[in-house]
Amino acid sequence: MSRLICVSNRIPTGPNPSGGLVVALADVLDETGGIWVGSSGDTVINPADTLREIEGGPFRRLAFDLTADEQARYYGGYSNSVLWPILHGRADLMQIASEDLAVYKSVNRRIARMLAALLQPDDRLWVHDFHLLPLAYELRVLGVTNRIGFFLHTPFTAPFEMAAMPNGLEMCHWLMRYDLIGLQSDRDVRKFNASLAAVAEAEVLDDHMIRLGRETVQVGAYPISIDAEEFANLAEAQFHKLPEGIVKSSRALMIGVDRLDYTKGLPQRFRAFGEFLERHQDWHRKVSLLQIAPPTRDGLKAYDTIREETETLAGRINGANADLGWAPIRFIHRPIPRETLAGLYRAAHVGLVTPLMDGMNLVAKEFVAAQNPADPGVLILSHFAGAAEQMEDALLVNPHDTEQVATTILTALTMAPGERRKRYERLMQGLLDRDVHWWSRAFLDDLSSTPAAEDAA
Ligand code: ADQ
Repeated sequence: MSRLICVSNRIPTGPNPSGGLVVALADVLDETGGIWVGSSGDTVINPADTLREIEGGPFRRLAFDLTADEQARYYGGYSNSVLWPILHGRADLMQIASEDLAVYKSVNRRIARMLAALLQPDDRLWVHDFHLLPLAYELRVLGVTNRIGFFLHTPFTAPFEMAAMPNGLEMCHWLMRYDLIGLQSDRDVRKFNASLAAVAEAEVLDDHMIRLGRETVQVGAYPISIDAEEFANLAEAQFHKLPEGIVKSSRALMIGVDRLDYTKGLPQRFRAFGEFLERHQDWHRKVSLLQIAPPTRDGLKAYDTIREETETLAGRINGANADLGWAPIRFIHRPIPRETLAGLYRAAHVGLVTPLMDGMNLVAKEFVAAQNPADPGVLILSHFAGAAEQMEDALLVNPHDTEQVATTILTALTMAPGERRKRYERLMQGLLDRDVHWWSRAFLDDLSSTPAAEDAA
């Protein structure tokens, strides 16, 4: 089997790297003698023009470093202050700066040079996420004809939004140099086709093939997932290790787990919970919301704002409702170990996953996988998470509609055990049928069967 070369912004670190993507790709990397390439996370004054081996680990890893300026402009600037907001429908939060775009392109060009030097003719490349959109374009310029696939972990932009980008047309041309583009959901595939047709006048040959000039690219929905069986076992084992106060509490526990990001809908969620408490005084002291949300992308203005907004709201709701023995919201601002998280999901009666826009949302899948099959909790899920396309047995909500979410919280808290089990069983079966191993196999099989590039630019 040909080698798999996986490229992502950050390389999985530590001797035992974990996380969904690593679990999905470790075996195929190991079996094919493949390599994972990504940034080390270190900033240096003069980055080398060659990749550096990271010793140990279950597969070969090669890292590159960035300068502090590149980190600020390629990562903080164009990636997180233009692409991330626009891909999530928040053109209003874009911070356009031509120098950031120039550095984004130059970092991708350098990664392409380093990669080209190590490629063998039949290697397959799998590029991950919005930090690396131009990578295939830059590789083709260097004459690389290998099969190159790309997976976007975020949603795709709608045509109208793409027009607000500083370089929407250029982005279309970058994407056309891949052989296969994987998106999270069918609605993203529809948006992809419509955006490329509107902005670049690309021709949609069928739902899964698009042509622009001499280039054609295959596109499909490959909903990412988790290893549901492994996560279920982990949750069962970890539940018993939780503090007694959580396991034996007679109070209903609702849980939210998110990076502290404006796409995750935390203010809307808190407002809905506040409204629920206002309407249902009989639930006071009988329910609490545990919200775990570690800050990410510190130093970017939009992230400072969302932190302030959520803290103020949580404080206000607690101030209005708490008494000596009860605070309705517990807000934890740090990452929680994966094992503890698994146990907490199982202890929770309701999972609140209400992003305003999300590529997939793995928390929704983890919450379901962690449940006790005999007495499962209920998932409340936003229509705007990619996961909603597969998880129709969750209680689907519009996160903007405070009243609807408040009403749904009551429905979840009072749902009969038979109904909870029925919904859980269907959701869990879906997760077992299409887990993260299915995801990586489906993408790589399709990549291998795309026609090989005949000539490079
Ligand atoms: P994220 O935006 O990070 O990922 P999500 O898929 O929900 O969103 O979470 C990724 C992982 O982070 C989950 O495994 C979760 O357990 C973990 N996590 C979240 N909060 C945590 C916390 N407080 N402590 C510890 N762990 C925490 C992006 C896209 C998503 C897409 C994924 C995968 O934005 O839409 O589902 O990539 O493609």
